[in-house]
Amino acid sequence: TDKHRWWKEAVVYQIYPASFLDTNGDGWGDIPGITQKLDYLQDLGVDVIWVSPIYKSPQADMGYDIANYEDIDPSYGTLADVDNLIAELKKRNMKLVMDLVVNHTSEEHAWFLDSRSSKTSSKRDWYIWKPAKYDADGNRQPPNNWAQILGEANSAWTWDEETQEYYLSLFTPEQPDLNWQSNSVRAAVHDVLRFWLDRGCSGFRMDVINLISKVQTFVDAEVVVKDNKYQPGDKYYANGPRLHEWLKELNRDVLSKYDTLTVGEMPFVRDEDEIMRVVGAESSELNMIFSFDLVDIDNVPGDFKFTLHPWDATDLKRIVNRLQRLMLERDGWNSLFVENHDQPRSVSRYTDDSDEYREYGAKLLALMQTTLAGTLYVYQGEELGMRNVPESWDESEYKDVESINFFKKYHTLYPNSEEKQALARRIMNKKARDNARTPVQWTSAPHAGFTSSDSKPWMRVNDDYIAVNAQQQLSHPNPSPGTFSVHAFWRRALANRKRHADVFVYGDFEMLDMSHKSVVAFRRWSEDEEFVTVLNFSREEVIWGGLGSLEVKTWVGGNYDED
Ligand code: TEU
Ligand code: CA
Repeated sequence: TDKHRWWKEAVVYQIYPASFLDTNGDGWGDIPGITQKLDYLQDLGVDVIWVSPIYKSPQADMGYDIANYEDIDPSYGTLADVDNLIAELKKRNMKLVMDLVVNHTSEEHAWFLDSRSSKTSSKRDWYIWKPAKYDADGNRQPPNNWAQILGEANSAWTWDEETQEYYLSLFTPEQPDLNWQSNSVRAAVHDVLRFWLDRGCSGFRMDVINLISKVQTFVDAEVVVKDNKYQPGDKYYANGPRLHEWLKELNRDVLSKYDTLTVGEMPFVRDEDEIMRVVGAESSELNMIFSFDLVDIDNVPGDFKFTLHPWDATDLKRIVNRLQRLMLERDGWNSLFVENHDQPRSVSRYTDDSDEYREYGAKLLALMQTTLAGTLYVYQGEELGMRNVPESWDESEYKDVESINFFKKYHTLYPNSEEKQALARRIMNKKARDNARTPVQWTSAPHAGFTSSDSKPWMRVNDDYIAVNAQQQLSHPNPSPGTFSVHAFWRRALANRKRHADVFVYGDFEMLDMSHKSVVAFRRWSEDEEFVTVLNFSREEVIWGGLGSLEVKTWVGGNYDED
């Protein structure tokens, strides 16, 4: 029927290139490393790879700070390597999705260098410049109280000595926000998309695409986090006044001329009408978005994300049910993910990752993800049940700018409290983005086979690689009769999803039991077939009678309830 689309059925695998596979012994993953693993990915059941940014970049935020959209960072390889990757993908009937980061650039992008060179630069208005404010004591202050997203103790504005104005830098000072109000900026962004589509890329994951339109008054945000000087400003820049106009324009002028997969990252916004405006079948904006509901399940509502909040299966069901029903009832499209490079490992977050339960937990999540409706995204290492870094790791092992800023905040605020420092380490162990960024564990060789034995990985390999690695799971797909390695389970579950795409991708959905504290059970059906998924998110055996006469004994999981 006409609702069938390749990008709905596709299994997308996210590659975080620095940590995927290093082929030249510099300790940093590279494009040839991706090409080398295409057979592995195809065998797993992957159709599309989404590669996190590989463009030229000073790596202030691991490539989410782009200095040249039309060139590759030498640490990853060359444009010729990308052409070769695309050719090798084509041979396997697979596709490439690039990461498009156009809310901001690097401070080293030629556009910004020009913009900051003088107040009269022809590109001055390509970025967002404002004069300082002065407080009652005559001290210089930023134009408003918005907090930096990757460093909540800091302002979202950065002072420029040379031209004596502030520029907006929502993420870090190294990532100035582009001014999308400028027609020339939007035209330049359109050219970037065309450049990659013409080279053979099949679509984009659009980084924080819902932040491009800012409320132009730039007023102070309400004070919600009392002990912080700066405040979350998302109300003034998430899904701002011209977002839909600009997404429609992008679609009309560029995307509609190609056959693409587009997925917009859309933090902060939960409003159903806003979601449908972007992903509704008639909306002509994007195919789908990443909603944050499931990965925000353990944040204190209204606070910054580095907080710990208990949850149980009823919370999870409420979230899953809402998005599944919304897409069905209002004809939108959904994406499914529980991991990416910004989140801790799912087996550690949603289940019990101890040696005893890790494999069960990973398979529980694989079963949930592969039987829900939406385009499925698998993050590198998720198919192996890779887990968070060990609690024993020192803060110097954390490489992410956001983690470094968080530790800094705690050292500044509580220099003499060992208790607070321990809390900071515990929060980072549970939530830091570093958890997902450790090198992929390929083998039991030194550095888990990520790089050659005599080189040093850019980030420490998780200590558990002897037990948790791809080679081990591939060579023992059935550790005992009727059991599966995590990898073999994913492989089977993905094949199953494809075989029954009419049910699992396109079918109807009903959550079966909204109130049980640990069982998540749902029904999926098409005109011809019906399946029921039953998952137990606890360590105890449960007898669940939700299917009438059929009694189901289930098992698995847990979160941080015992901490
Ligand atoms: O992330 C944006 C985003 O809002 C979050 O996922 C963010 O990492 C988190 O809320 C921080 O608390 C995207 C990228 O995925 C991320 O890696 C970049 O750092 C960020 O944009 C800036 O480009
Ligand atoms: Ca390398």
